[in-house]
Amino acid sequence: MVTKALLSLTTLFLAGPAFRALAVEPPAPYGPVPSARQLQWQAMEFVGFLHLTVNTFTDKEWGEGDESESVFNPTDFNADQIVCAARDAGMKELILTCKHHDGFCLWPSQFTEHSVRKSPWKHGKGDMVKEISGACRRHGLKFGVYLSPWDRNSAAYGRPEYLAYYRNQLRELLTNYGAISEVWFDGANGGSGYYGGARTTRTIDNRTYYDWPTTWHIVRQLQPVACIFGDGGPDIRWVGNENGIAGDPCWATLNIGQFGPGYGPPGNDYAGRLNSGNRCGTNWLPAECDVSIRPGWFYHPSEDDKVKAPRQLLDLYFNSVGRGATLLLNVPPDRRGQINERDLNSLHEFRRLRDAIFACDLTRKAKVTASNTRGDDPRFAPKHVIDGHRDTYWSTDNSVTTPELVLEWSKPATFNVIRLREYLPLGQRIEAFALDKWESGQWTEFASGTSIGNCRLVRCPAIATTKVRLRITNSPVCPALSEIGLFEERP
Ligand code: FUL
Repeated sequence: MVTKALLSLTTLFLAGPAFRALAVEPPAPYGPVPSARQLQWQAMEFVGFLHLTVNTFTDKEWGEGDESESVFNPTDFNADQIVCAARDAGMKELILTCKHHDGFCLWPSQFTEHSVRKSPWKHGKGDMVKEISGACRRHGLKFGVYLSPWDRNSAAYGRPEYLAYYRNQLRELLTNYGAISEVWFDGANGGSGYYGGARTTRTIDNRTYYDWPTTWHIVRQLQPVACIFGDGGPDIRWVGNENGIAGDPCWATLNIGQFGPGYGPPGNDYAGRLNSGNRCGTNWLPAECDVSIRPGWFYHPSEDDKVKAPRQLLDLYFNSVGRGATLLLNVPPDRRGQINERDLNSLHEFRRLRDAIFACDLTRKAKVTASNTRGDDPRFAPKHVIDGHRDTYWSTDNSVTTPELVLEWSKPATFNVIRLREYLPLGQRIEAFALDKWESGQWTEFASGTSIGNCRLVRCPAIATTKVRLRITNSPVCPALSEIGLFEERP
């Protein structure tokens, strides 16, 4: 017996590190964590919006609902041109306004006459939802749908019957066009309109009229992987403005209690809270920053010279993606039914600028060490922050919440952009960090920040150094950092 016990002890001793490696558990998740669909959605980071309807031809932003179907007639519609422009810009998904506030349907809905079927486009045989979703599939983009709750064409709008109509249309979109990755429920609602000829003003109680949980249930049943966007979720939250700018900080969590759909009374800083989220909020609800490449959401020839410049787009990228949110950039097709050359040029250069910055990550040549590694286990070693994989991470023992990580080069590295990412399945853990450079034999702080989450981009004046130190300065639990990258942005 004794010999046997001794033997197994010896085996344990010999297997020392391996045994210890097995013994240490990954850190426990902290607070709310993302669902699988949210994780997939957050990984996309940069997605696109397509605003196209009768407005494109009437030069309006909000159609009244009385537009004749005959105005809708793109002269040279080309889904591949549109989708390839998005793909080449680096967008991973495209969301199409299948029906905007004017009620005109870009697909031949069975439930209304007010659609492409009555238009001259393709002699009424066209289906834009089919064309764009098909092109997205061909070119490797995900496809999302926007179906405006507010419908200024429908006679039933404002009455309970409208909900049945709205949900029938949603079912068509979620059944006939393959996989849908995002369903966008706009918060803009109610007011004057054509309403089947009544030409009245119809106000609805935005908090109760739509009975959103029932509609969300349809999405869950028909497209379980799709993320639902709404002002306050349930999967993706609005960022509180349409300028493409997330708060700093921008936490992925939000106290959802105060944010049921339609709850936006002025005076309670609704937009401000959506913009920054709540540290330790009750729900995982990442922010999406919707913004148009032009002043309007729809194409207007008069805005051809007002397309955002590539460097403006780059700043938006830093202020959205770089604060942990997703950038949803609108590129409105023109009257041909294509992305206009001006927008194409800007998108192209925006992509080139990003590639020039992020193509070369200086950490790949660095030696990385940390003040602590969880259980001394290679699974949680600091090397994982420079392996280019989001699903590996560096973590520390539970008792170590403010560790340090050092990157070191044999020759000075020059950079002015830093990228940090947390390992999201374990929640948003880090509350504050600082970055130091090695200069004249000592550490000097050159940047600090708060929320990291999916991605934090820090811009700083150019630094040339042989050592960089990341300090986690505030965290309620041990951190789980999946990436650190150092890049150079040239003028
Ligand atoms: C807003 C709408 O009123 C705009 O027309 C646009 O669709 C934008 C994305 O959402 O609420």
